[in-house]
Amino acid sequence: MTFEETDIEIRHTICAICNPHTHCGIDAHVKNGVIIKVEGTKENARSGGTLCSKGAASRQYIYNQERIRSPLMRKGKKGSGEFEQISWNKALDIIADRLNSIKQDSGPESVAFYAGFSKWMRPFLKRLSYSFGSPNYCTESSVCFTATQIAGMLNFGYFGKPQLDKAKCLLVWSNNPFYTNTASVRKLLDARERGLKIIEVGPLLTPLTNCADIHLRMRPGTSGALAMGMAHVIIGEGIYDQDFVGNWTHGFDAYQKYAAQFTPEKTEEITQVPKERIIAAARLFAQTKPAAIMSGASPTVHHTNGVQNHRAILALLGLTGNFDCEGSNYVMPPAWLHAANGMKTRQTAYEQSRPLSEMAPPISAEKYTVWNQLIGEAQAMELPYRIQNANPYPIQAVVGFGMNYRMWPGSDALKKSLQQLGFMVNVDLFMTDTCRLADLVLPACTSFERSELKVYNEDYIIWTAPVIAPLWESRSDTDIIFDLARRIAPGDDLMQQGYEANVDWILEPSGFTVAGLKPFPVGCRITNIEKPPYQKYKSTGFPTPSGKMEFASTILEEAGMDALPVYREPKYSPVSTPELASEFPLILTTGARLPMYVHSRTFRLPWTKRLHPNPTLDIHPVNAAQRGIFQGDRVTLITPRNSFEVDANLTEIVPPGTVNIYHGYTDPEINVLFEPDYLDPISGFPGFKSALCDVRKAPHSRRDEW
Ligand SMILES: Nc1nc2c(c(=O)[nH]1)N[C@H]1C(S)=C(S)[C@@H](COP(=O)(O)OP(=O)(O)OC[C@H]3O[C@@H](n4cnc5c(=O)[nH]c(N)nc54)[C@H](O)[C@@H]3O)O[C@H]1N2
Ligand SMILES: Nc1nc2c(c(=O)[nH]1)N[C@H]1C(S)=C(S)[C@@H](COP(=O)(O)OP(=O)(O)OC[C@H]3O[C@@H](n4cnc5c(=O)[nH]c(N)nc54)[C@H](O)[C@@H]3O)O[C@H]1N2
Ligand SMILES: [Mo]
Repeated sequence: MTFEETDIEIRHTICAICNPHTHCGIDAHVKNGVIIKVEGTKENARSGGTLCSKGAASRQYIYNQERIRSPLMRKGKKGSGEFEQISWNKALDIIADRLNSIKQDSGPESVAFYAGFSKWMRPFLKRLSYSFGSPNYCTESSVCFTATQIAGMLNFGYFGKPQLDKAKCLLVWSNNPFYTNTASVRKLLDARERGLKIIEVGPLLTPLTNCADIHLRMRPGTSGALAMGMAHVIIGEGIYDQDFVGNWTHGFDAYQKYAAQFTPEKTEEITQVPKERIIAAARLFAQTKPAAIMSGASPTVHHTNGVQNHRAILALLGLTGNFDCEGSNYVMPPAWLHAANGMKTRQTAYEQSRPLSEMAPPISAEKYTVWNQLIGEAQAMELPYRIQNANPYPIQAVVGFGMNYRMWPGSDALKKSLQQLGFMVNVDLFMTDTCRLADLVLPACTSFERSELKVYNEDYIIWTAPVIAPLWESRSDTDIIFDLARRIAPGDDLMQQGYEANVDWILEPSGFTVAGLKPFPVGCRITNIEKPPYQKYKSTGFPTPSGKMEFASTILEEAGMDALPVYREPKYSPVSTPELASEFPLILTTGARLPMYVHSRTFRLPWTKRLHPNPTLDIHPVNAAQRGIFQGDRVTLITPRNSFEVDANLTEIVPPGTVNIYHGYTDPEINVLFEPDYLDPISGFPGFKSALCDVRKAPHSRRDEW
């Protein structure tokens, strides 16, 4: 049927509910300005017409009753949730007056700009922060991905993605793409059919476990020991790449000596992985060329020993010479946000409107020196402390875009700090508990109501057009940022020119322009990219201080830390704190992803909620039986810091001795279980995936309906 007959127009956009490199193409069926149905865009090079349960529920996200409808100003006490509606102009003027006066009285560094899980507005927000004069631009990446990036930078200077279509062996170290990166699974399964060998590492059973040739089920937090154990076998059996190690690495002798300690027996004792499996995995990985490593953005680094663990994992690539060659981890410079396909842009130059050296040190500069050296943003785990601490300067205002205080370990501590904060703004789609702490709340719109630049690794680019006008008085984050720029960064000429002119500036080296992309709402193939050569180090060396791949990191050594990827137990573990472990004998891992939820986002959608209605704690039947716990029983989950009640789910997905709970719920709020300083000293990343706990049957333990 035609548009004339039905009044229904199909418009193209993307679903931006989950992480950026997975955003699926959407065909929105629009009638009289309302989206009546969504389908996947077949032409989209990434998603090819598929949608998951979250994308399929998009209408419940867009038309949700909890959407914020207009700018709001606090009327009652902080946190009371009493607000009055005000106009956009008034809201922006109030914010600008307050930020400008803080800047005058205390310096621009007293204002922190923060972006939550959404990435699309970040380059613009960062530039706003720098043009205003504050080095305290920080993001959710303070708990996600950056620590793995730091490990890659310390070892190699840069890092690359596994080339799935060319690899013959894939070491999947804690990644569950079936739930977390659905659009990539087809490629993985195709590669598997072609004969790709898969080694999976991780304590949980996942859908990938069924496709893996070997599964190494380690105790949470012991990845570093396991990787050193594999190195022990590879070196001992002489199956490492002697040419690469001899010519292109730094610190091999010390690494070899250190690896000698990790005999299969000792590694089994630490990690609980049977030694035969460690030996088999090490041989398969070292002897199947080319091989690559695919790791999740965060499960290997949500540990108090995370960076060193991840360095030990990545060192296996150097040891076997599988770096930046065909079918291994191939290095591609970043193009836009997290996409890297060889397309050239000026994102980094755009963000650095002012050099950091011209500003005060960021809040985390002193505590996280290596982070400060390598990562161009502040570590947000310092926020709760620096809001309260005036030395050397306090944070007096936070301007958040999608800020969720529940993301922090010891979330109640950040909440308390935010309640004491002088001035807070939060921009969100929904009226969240974090918004309730703010002085001003601004309504953002969804990806369906805005224009954004989307670049995919599959040599594909889209400039989306809004498929409906922003609902109520909501606006796109970038409109808000550029309106603020006019008020608080008037000296930044480029920012005065507005969103599209700024995107054009960023895109300049690519040959694309916004006007040139607009006629192609489904997206375009990028055909003008020159792919960088393999083994770039052979002509330029590695971008590390030694110019080599570093088994022993010169940067860590200078910072007074272990130069080798030394394995230290998690801060709380049966080995490091046996006394504590006698009271809290189970290991707590949190936040393994569920397919229908993305952090706090999709709980409010009836379709996704129905797929997993209640928060549950995964516990092995053996541990449940020891405690007299049955399926569905109410139990108390207790850590040295806090406790709450939740329903038990008896499952062998978790190994005996480990329990798992998802992280996005408001009730129970799981991050109250962690101390705010339960952090990796190198990256500041929280130990979300290896702590100690116990589970006890709650006093009235049977669920009512039973
Ligand atoms: N215990 C435990 N805690 C964890 C984790 C764990 O594994 N265990 N995982 C950590 C990790 S890896 C991550 S990435 C974080 C998640 O980090 P969070 O930032 O907490 O993620 P979300 O809840 O998805 O998003 C925050 C807010 O952004 C809003 N939002 C959505 N879209 C937009 C938009 O377009 N514009 C604006 N302005 N706002 C928008 C949402 O409504 C939501 O309120 O959680 C971390 N916390
Ligand atoms: N549906 C959905 N997709 C998402 C998200 C979401 O919330 N929902 N979040 C997005 C974000 S921000 C992120 S960071 C990614 C995460 O994406 P993934 O890394 O793929 O997902 P996870 O479920 O965190 O991790 C799964 C793997 O980690 C292993 N694991 C669990 N505990 C530990 C541990 O203690 N140590 C080690 N080494 N491994 C462990 C498990 O055995 C499993 O193999 O997902 C992204 N995609
Ligand atoms: Mo994440």
